[in-house]
Amino acid sequence: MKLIVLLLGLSTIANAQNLLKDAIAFRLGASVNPRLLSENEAYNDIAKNELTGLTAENHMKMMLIHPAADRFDFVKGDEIVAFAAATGKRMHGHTLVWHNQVPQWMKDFQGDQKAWEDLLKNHIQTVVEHYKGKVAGWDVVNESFIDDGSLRPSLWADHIPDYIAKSFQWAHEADPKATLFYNDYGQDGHPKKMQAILNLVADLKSRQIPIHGLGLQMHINVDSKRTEIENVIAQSVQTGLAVHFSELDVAVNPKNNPEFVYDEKASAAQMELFKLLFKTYQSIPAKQQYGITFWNISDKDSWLRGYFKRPKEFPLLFDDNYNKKPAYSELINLLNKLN
Ligand code: 9MR
Repeated sequence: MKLIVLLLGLSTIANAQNLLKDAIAFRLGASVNPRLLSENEAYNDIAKNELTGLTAENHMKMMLIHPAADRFDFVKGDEIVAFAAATGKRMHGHTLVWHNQVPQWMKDFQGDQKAWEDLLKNHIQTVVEHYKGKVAGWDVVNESFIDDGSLRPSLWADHIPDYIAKSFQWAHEADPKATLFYNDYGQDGHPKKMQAILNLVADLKSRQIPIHGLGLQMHINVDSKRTEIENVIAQSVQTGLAVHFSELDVAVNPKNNPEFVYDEKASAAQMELFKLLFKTYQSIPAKQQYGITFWNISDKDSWLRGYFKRPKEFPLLFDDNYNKKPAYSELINLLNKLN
């Protein structure tokens, strides 16, 4: 009897060590595409078994969720939310205000400042209320600063003074329990952009505007500088806000070399960066660990291939056949050593 209990215990430990999500105490997420979730069994299995959090890669963005002034389309977002609920995952919302993927009717909109504010407030509050209690946190504002630290010119910056603060306020009114993030990329290597984000946090806090987290997208590559990455994580942690690695991928072929071969050397360089990120994330205070989210599931599904027409790119933890890559078990080994 004792032996059986012991064996059962050991097998539980062995199973626990098989899955990356079980080697960490924070959420492990990925962005997903509803078509792949319903059509691709391997994709669906990984989403179901390997993850504890989900983000919609595209379907909660303005262009898809608010296709006409008087019409919201929640169908695909709802599908992902239903999958998350059925499989016990936390849902993260992406994104309420962005300069990209804006529907044509918004680009064509004419009106004074009040009319623009009504438009944006209505957008934010309708979406947040629809998902109230189902989406735990929101990327309220996405990518508002450019590399030199200045405010990115956009529809929102052009028409609504102080639009970032107003957006956080409106989102908070619609769901006071949601964790509200400012999300951006490329903080490493762009200290002025990072400083602009820190200034934004200080400014919002001083005005009691509800901001609860910083999303570091972490679209990095094998040439990214370790110290710069460590610095921006440390600076983000110092704000006291929750920190989310919100769109992680590590590109191995950033220069888009058509002859690129994903050999052991490239895979090892990539693995080092994955390890650095997980190790550093593991060391931040638990209450600030919102989680690590990969930007989609397998290499084949990555935006980097389509967006940059870069077929030889392999930025994630699962290969084209949905098998775990060597970095997956390396990460588990590293994390088990740290635990
Ligand atoms: O992965 C998304 C891709 O499918 C879209 O075509 C693209 C449109 O710009 O947006 C991608 O996701 C972006 C995310 O929403 C915000 N940060 C950068 C991501 C990669 O471009």
